[in-house]
Amino acid sequence: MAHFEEVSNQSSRHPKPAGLVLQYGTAGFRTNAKQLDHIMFRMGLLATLRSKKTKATIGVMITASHNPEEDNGVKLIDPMGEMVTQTWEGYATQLANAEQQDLLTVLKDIIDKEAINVSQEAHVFLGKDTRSSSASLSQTVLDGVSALGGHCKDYGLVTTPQLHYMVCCQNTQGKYGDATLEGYYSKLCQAFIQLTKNASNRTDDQKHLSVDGANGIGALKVREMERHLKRELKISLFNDGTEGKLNHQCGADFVKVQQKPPTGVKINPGERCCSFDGDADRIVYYYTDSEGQFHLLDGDKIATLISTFLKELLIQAGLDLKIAVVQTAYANGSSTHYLEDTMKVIVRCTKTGVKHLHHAAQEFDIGVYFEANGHGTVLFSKAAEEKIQQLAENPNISDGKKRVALLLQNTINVINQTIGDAISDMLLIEAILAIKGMTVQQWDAIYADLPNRQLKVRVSDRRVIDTTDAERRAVSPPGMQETIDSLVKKYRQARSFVRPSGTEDVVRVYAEAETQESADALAHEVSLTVYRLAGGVGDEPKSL
Ligand code: G16
Repeated sequence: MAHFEEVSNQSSRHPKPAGLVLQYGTAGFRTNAKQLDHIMFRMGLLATLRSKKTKATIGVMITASHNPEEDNGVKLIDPMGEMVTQTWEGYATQLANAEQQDLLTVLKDIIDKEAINVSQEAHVFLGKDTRSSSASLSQTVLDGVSALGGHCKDYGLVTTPQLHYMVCCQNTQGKYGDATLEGYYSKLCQAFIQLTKNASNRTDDQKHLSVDGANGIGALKVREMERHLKRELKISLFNDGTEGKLNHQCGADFVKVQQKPPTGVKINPGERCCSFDGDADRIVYYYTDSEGQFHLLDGDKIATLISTFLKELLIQAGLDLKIAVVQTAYANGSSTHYLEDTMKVIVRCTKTGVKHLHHAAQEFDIGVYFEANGHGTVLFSKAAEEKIQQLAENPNISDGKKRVALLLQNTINVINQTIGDAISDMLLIEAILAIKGMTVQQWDAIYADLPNRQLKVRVSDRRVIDTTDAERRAVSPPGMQETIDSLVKKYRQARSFVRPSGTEDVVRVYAEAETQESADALAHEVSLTVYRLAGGVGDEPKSL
C-alpha cells in the first residue's frame, strides 16, 4: 500500500529512541518534550486510523497541562469530544512502544483488529498549548496524519477544552455549536449574559474577578474572550505569560496542592480570585480574609455550588430528574458528607482521570463531576435536555416556571459538556454567585473542609503499587495497606491512600484528619511507608 511506504519513509524522520517505553496515562502521554517526537508522529497515525474507523473527526491536543514547561504530552479526543476509549489507549501504548522496525506490523495489527478500511477519508483537528516545544511537536503530528492520507485542521494555540468542543461541534454537524473560536466564545458568553440578567443590581465589585492564567494558554484565551462579555464580568488577568514561567509557583495545581496563593497575583482581602492550570481544563477559586488567612474553594466546593444550584432549579421547575455528583478518592470527606447527608444527592466515587468521572456521570439525568483539583463539568442526558426544552416551550406554564426553564437552558449553554473547562466553569460559577447573590465567603461557608495534605514520593518503579476500590486501597506491595490502616487509626476523622500518578513519575499520597497537624503527620508517615515498601529513591521523606 502506498500509505505504508509513506509511513515507513516518514517514520524514519521521527525515530523512536531504542528501548524507551511510555504509557498512555491518566491524560495521554506525558514526559520530557525531548522524548516525544516519535510519539507525536505515531499519534498522528493513530488519530487518522481512529477517524477512519469512526468515520468522524478526531482531536489531537499537544499539552502537558499542569506539568512543568520542559515536559509535553498528547491526548486523543474521540468524536463526541470525550477522551479516547480504553481499547484505543491500549493501541496508543502499543504503537508508541513499537521499535522502529516493528512499527508497520503493529499498525497493520490495529487495522486488522478493528477492521479498518484504510481508504476511508480521515479528518483530524489539532491544537497545542503555549509550551516552546509544542510548535515542532505539532508539525510532527501533521506528518503522521498525512502519511496515512488524512486531512488535518490545525487550530494552533487553543485550550484543551476548546479543542474538545471543536471536535464535538464538527461531529454533531454544528448542533453543539460552531467549530470556531468565535463560535465558542459567543455561545458561552451569550449564555452567561442571559444568566446574569437574573441577578439584580450587581456592583462593579461583584462583577470583578482576578484570574491567574498560570502563564499558559488560558490567559491568552481569556483575553480573546473578554470583549464578548460586554463588561458583565470584569477580569483582572495575572500570570498572563508575558513574564513568568508556565505553571511555576502559580496555576490551579500549585494553589490546590500547596494550599497557598500563587505568586504574581495581587490579592485584596475578601476578593474572589481563581487559578487556571496550564491548558485551562482546571479551575480553583480562593480568597484571603482580613487576617490574611488563605481560603481555597476547590473542585469539591465547585461541585457543591453547582449541584445545589441545579437541584434548586429542578425543584422550582417541578422537573423530576436524577442528579448525581461524581468524585474521586481525593474528594474531601466533608464534601461527600455534605452532599450525601445534607443535600441528599447521589454521590459516586471513581478512579482519578476525567475519563472515569465522565463515564460515571453519563449514567444520570444530570451528572456533576469534579475532581478535587478543579477538573470537571456537568453532563445533561438527552432526555433531560428535551424535558427542559419542552418546559421552556410550554405556553401553559407560569412566568416563574418559564424563567426557571430558561435559566436551565442557559446553564446548559454556558457549560462545555465535552470535558472540564476552566473558562466555562468560571462563567458558570460567576453566574451562579450572581444569581444567588452569594459572596465567595458565603459559598465557602457551605461546609468546612477537613484539613488535608498531598505529598509526592519518588520510587524506582511506581508500577509496583496497585490499587483497588477506586484507588482507595492498595493491593500491592504486600503489607502497604495494612500499615496505612494502622497509621490512619492513630488519628481522628482520618483517611489516607496512595496511588501511582499517571502524569508524573511519582507516587501520590493523600491524607486528611481532624487537624492540620494530624493530616501532615499522617501524610508524612504514609510517605515513609511508601518510601520503605515501594522502593523509594533519594532521601527519605522529611516531616513537614
Ligand atoms: C490530568 C487528568 C486529571 C488528573 C490529573 C492528575 O490533569 O486529566 O484527571 O486528576 O492529571 O493525574 P495523576 O494524579 O494521575 O497524575 P491535567 O490537568 O494535568 O491534564
